[in-house]
Amino acid sequence: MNRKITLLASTLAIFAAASLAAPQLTLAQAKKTIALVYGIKGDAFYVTMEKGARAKAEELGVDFIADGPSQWNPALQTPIVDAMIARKVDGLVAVPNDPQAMIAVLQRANDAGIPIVTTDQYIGDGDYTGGSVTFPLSYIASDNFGGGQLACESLIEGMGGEGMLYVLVSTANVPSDTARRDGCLAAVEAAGDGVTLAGVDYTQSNATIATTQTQAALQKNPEIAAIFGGNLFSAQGAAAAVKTANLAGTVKIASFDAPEQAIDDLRANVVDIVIAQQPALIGATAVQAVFDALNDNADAIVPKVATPFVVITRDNVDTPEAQAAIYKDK
Ligand code: T6T
Repeated sequence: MNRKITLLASTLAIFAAASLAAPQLTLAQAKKTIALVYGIKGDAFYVTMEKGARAKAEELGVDFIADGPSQWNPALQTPIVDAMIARKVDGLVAVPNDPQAMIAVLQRANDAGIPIVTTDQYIGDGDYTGGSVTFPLSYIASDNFGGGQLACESLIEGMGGEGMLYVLVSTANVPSDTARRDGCLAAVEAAGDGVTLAGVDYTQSNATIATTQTQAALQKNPEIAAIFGGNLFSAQGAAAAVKTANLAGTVKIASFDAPEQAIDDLRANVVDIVIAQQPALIGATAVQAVFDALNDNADAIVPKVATPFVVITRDNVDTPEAQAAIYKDK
């Protein structure tokens, strides 16, 4: 073979090897994508969860996308999860809108080989190691029962251990809020006969509905001394009704969730205690778990994680810890 032909042959060989190797290299190095399907659009709790999840994804060097329904409704959330499956995301963090109705679509994601972690809510009975649904890898959320109990213990103390309490939570089948309701009712029960319950209303996570319900409850039971607003919009609506009725300071309010509005209401003596969840931490912990699953590090994944609260009152609202716990709305 003359020199020219030898050169050409070896160039072709290198080119062929490179073009064979190139796709493999791209595949091996392709950035993974982790998706978050959150509970509902425009809720500062989920805006903050998304921020924490995105920051963790950036730190870990994975792509991140997020989407969620405009209303709390499994029929609207299901196609969003299906779209993530069709898009072939590598891992999924989901806030299921219903513990039963969201099982089928998440099962489809799991069948497509997508590791799943649920945050804030669970599917089945929430026991992913021995319960009715076990394919999600982890359930990461606040200790909602404990938070509801703590909020209502604090309200009862503020009422001097007696009087009537009114409870608002989002819906009757959302695990987070039913646990908060039950925690609050346990505190009422433990307080003895001096504390009575005006009732429990379900606000559908809608502040306007919560305001109307609170106005009706205050009219029916003018002796209501305290209100447990069991999620962001429930507390926001209750605070608006109490302000309009000129009862700020007379009727005590506990806000589960810490948007800016709750902090303004705390400073204005309308709200007395704010239970801040840590949605950014919840989102970040979930992305880490999905990343671990994608990197053969399943041993690092804990099936159930309860994240702590920051309890904000007028005494500590200006501390760095309390300020850092306030939710972001964009
Ligand atoms: O309280 C949060 C969340 O934990 C709950 O599951 C639904 O409502 C919020 O998103 C606040 O609006």
